[in-house]
Amino acid sequence: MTRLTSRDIDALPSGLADYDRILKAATGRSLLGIGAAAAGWADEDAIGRLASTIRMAVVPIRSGQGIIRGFTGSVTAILAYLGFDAWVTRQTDVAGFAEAVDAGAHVIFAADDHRFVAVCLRHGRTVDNARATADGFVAGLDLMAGGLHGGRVLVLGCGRVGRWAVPALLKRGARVCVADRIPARAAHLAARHSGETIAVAADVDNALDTHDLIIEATDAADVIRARHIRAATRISAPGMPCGVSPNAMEQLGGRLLHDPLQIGVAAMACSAAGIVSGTMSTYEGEASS
Ligand code: 2YC
Repeated sequence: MTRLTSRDIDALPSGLADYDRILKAATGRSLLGIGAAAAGWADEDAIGRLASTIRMAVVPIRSGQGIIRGFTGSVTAILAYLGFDAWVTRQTDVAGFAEAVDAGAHVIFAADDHRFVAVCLRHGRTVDNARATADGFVAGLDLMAGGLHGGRVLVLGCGRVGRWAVPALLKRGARVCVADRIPARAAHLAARHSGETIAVAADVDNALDTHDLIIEATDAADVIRARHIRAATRISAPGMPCGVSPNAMEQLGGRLLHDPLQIGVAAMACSAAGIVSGTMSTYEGEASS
């Protein structure tokens, strides 16, 4: 799991409106719309109406490598931008959790060095950032591609996000190929879905030459180069740092989704909202981990 730096997120809160315009141009949907699609909501209007009634506390956690300056502020800015009643607790850690519960939070967002979760307090359920990020970027690729059913999709990077991208893609009827710089990781991930035919790429470069739809979920930069980009290429890239080289980005134009937090937090929030509101009529999402 790549640990964010404050440099990754410094400009995030002030850039949310601009980023929303980029998302709408690339996918036809807003950040809320992508989060809603990721979380299984029938439409974003239902969630838009509910959002202001759902109280979401974000608690700074000092364990391990400690606070990332701007992290809880960025998470809160994303949640507030989506219309949720979100705030950062004054206190950190356990005191922050207690403060959030005492203030009537429905959901607590918190991250240590190992997990970033949204805890739905009254339902005893958590929403995991890695899974929500995978759901969000797969939903985004689906929208960019105009549907994934029957489409061949390459998952590059078999870490936590890449591993969650596979079931999200299969659910959309995609034909999945997995690749990793450590071949055994790709083979192991394919074996976990024995009931499905998951192809394992023997060579990353060849896989990039033969797939137009890509989930880039590695922790490396410049894995995808300009020579890999064609007119039909669309890339959804949750990996940090971005695995698409600057030249490849230039070739792709609007056919690339990448951000350090926004889509993953939007998907977490929409999933948590589905659990908290319990309105199954507009929320067909699966039980989150
Ligand atoms: O400021 C704080 O509360 C810190 N404890 C936050 C630490 C987040 C560590 N995780 C990451 O940087 C990212 C997550 C956004 C998802 C995976 N890695």
